[in-house]
Amino acid sequence: MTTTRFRSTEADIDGLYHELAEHELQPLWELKGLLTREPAVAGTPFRWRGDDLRKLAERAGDLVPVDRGGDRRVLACCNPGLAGAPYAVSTLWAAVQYLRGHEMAPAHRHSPAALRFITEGEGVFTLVDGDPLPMGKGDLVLTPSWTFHEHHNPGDAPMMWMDVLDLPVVAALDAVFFEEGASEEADTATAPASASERWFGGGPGLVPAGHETPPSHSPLLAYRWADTDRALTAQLDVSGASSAKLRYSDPVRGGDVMPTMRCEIQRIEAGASTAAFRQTGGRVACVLHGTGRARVGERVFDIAPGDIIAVPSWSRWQFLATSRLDVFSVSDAPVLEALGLFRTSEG
Ligand code: GTQ
Ligand code: FE2
Repeated sequence: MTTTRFRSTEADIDGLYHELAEHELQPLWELKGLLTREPAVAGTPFRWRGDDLRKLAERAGDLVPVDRGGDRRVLACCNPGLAGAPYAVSTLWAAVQYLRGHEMAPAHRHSPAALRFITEGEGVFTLVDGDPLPMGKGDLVLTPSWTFHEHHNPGDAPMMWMDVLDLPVVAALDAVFFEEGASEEADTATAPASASERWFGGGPGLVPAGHETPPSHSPLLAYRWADTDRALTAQLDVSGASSAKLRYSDPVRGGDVMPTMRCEIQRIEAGASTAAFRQTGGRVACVLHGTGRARVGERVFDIAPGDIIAVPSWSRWQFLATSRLDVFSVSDAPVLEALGLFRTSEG
């Protein structure tokens, strides 16, 4: 079939393209790599060693005061595949924060949500909208979107922990807001237990009747290691399996702890391994106890306590335990689920 419609010359086409550019337009037929068969993921599998993180954070603690840059002494994990962006995977910020004895990180709030997971030490407490949350090894502490938070270290010993924020997602949506707050004089040796835990962490399956809950995040702001450890032990006991996995949940609604981040913890017995698994969306994992190997995509990392591991979207990941492993991880699964984009595959 012949047509007269497409008898264009090179000059005609060049002219069109030139004018398109002048009008801030691009022809789709010349664009590559937009609709890929599978996710085209920029981040790469990566592992930051806990030993390195601790040494470098200590050095920053000796050299840099806490007030310089964003009120926090924080080292951001920068995935080498992300062209210098300070993100562990394209959708998650992960960092270590270091607070020396008697230091205070002043109050502020921001629309990105944050959480902290503690792999060693204790003594710091964070005030979340004024509610004091002590931080200790194995605890998960939440700072939901737009809640004021400040960190206090009333003791002599320094403390370090991992921060994870949904900052890249909020930034991609052009919805980042930040504001400073008025810090409280809270440099006391012992903080009282949080109101959040007394209301919503009273006991398994028990929540207060008729008490108001925040609309979009868990009313329970701290998940304690003693409870997590007990639940992992019980699950291994009842299942007879060699690994156990828990999801941290909103005790009232049963959903994820915050609208953008899913928190999970796995225990893998010595000599055992988890099945290879992948999902859409990024994940950041952190080793609490034990040693072994993490296979992520084409990479294999030896892992030890304090290590932070980046699992980019759609990368297969798997743990092999040399000694019993406890691994905490955060993913942006709730975002993908809410948008109908969550996919998983096993094996
Ligand atoms: O502790 O408030 O890692 O605002 C990044 C931004 C920690 C915090 C980070 C923050 C914080
Ligand atoms: Fe913050």
